Amino acid sequence: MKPKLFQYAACPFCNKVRSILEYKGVDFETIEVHPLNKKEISFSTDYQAVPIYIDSTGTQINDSTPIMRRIDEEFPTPKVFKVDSKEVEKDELWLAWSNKLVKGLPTAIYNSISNSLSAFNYITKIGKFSWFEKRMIKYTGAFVMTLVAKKIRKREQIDQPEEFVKQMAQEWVNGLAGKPFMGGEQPSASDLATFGVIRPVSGLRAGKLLESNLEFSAWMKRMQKTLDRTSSPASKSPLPQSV
Ligand SMILES: N[C@@H](CCC(=O)N[C@@H](CS)C(=O)NCC(=O)O)C(=O)O
Repeated sequence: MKPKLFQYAACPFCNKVRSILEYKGVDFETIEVHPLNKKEISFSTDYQAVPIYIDSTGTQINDSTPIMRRIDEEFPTPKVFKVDSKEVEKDELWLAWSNKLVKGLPTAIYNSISNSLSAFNYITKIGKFSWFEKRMIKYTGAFVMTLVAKKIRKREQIDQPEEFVKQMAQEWVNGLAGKPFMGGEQPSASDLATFGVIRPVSGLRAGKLLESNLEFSAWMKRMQKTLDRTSSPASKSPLPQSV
């Protein structure tokens, strides 16, 4: 059975899963979920978030990191979760780092009404919305997320969102220490997770800030080139870049 990924196109967690599937060249089916009625995932009564992954045996797995681990078992070549204990520790650290990035990114994406409107323009363009929902969500979403971003800034103690993003880019570059990938010569789970969470924001101001770090941008390009080469032609679906 062809594996299925239930997703929102602009969801960072869903893009983590897409990255590993593309890296392993898996032929999978993507099902875009309607974010308001979620009828596509009505079969999942206990878990109502995305991503949801149905593997090739028909088993449902929830939550992006456990899904990545399952995919690494299901399609073991090339292996992306490290096995050597020293390498495991390092990759887990950078996987946790990518979660910190996901938590902080909204503070830079929605740090002004105009940036929030650009973000929602993009989200509604690539998501599954009716004409009316697109307009309604763009304006109410932008307003609500600007307020939410302020709350996240307080909770995560991020005084200057744009500085936070630039600092994160530099931390990643320091972690690479001149190697092509965090995994060394080949991408590891933390490369795929980090690339995945950034991919949907790459056309937005937050993404541009990350890529203003030239070494970070070079790593992004290496990742993109790798996935262009490895992904199954049947499962390719490039994200619209312009906003
Ligand atoms: N820990 C989860 C988080 C997933 C998550 O928060 N997904 C969001 C979309 S980005 C979601 O589905 N939220 C519930 C909703 O839209 O109602 C993971 O890593 O997969």
